[in-house]
Amino acid sequence: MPTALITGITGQDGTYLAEHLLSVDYRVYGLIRGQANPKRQLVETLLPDVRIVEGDLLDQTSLINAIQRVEPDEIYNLAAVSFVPVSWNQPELTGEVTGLGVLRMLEAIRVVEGASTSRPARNGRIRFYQASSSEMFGKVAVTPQNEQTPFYPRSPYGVAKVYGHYITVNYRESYGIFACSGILFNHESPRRGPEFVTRKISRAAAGIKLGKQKDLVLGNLDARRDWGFAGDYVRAMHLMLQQPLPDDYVIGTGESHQVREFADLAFRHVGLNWQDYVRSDSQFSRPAEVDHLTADATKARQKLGWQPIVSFEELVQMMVEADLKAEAGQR
Ligand code: NAP
Ligand code: G4F
Repeated sequence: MPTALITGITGQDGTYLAEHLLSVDYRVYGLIRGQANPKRQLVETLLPDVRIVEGDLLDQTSLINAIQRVEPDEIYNLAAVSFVPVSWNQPELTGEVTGLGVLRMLEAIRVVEGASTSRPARNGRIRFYQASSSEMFGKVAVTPQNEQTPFYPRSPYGVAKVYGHYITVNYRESYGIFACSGILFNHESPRRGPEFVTRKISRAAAGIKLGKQKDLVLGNLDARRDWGFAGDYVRAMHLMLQQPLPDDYVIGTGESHQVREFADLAFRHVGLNWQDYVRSDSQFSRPAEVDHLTADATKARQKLGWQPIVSFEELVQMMVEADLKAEAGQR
């Protein structure tokens, strides 16, 4: 039975990936930080078969200890400061966790596998997945974006992810570590954090429909994103680590939509006109925006045989339906 270690187990992708790996008979460990992390109970309830190991991407020793204890075949590094606006307020922390945290994870693998510049980990057992991001493309000059598209990050988060991507490539090339970088475009679900725009909209559509919320204030309604379903994207992460050779892959649907289109569909699903409830305010604008992202996932389709199953319309409906149920039960 293969063993996987997932960092970021308390996040959206961590829970979907754990479910997927358990469904294909993995032993799954999730790395949790802090001595009293409030989300630990959430993981224990939702995923009782996941074993918890303590560690923090800010602490090199804790990562080495975690790997020595778990002896994983595969490591999925999903942990990060992942909300882009936070990265302007806490740029140093973002650099430490989202950027240098990747280096610490790779160093932990290198140390445990005993690799050095004179002794590469050619027969290294541990396979490593890094959660890279379409935010690295940023101010794009070419649409759609693929593995060859140049990076032009627009936030401290995007800059940190570019470091994480290149250090992953570098450890693969320097030490022979089986390390892959998955460049994933936005993916959402009912488990998406409420600070991200899609979940903010789906919760508001449900809350307004049920008379529990009056209106919704957003930022830039014109921004375009390539939104897919998180459950589809974790399958791609797993597939990357099953290939004969490590490589980097863009993952996305190839379709992009404006924020206003997401709002339109979500409100229509509950029989409302979004324009009666949504307004835009500069408090949610960003110092530097990423205007438009669209994936060209041809390589993943051809080499991994991966493609998304859930459509944009189905995703919006799934999120609003889940929030209708949740809102009806509380608030
Ligand atoms: P998320 O829900 O925000 O989860 C982030 C996870 O990182 C949480 O489990 C959090 O744990 C953990 N974390 C933060 N700081 C940590 C630290 N110092 N040590 C250990 N763990 C730490 O993110 P997500 O949406 O699942 O995304 C997963 C990964 O994919 C992230 O790296 C993100 O940047 C990247 N990504 C996401 C998307 C997307 O659209 N979702 C697209 C491209 C790339 P706590 O609960 O303790 O805070
Ligand atoms: O939902 P968002 O906050 O996601 P963003 O910035 O694209 O980042 C997400 O996807 C990345 C992949 O490209 C991940 F790497 C990253 O970790 C994260 O998961 O914002 C999407 C768009 C932006 O253009 C933003 O300006 O929506 C626009 N927007 C408009 N009004 C808003 C709002 N975003 C948020 N969060 N809140 C608003 O009120």
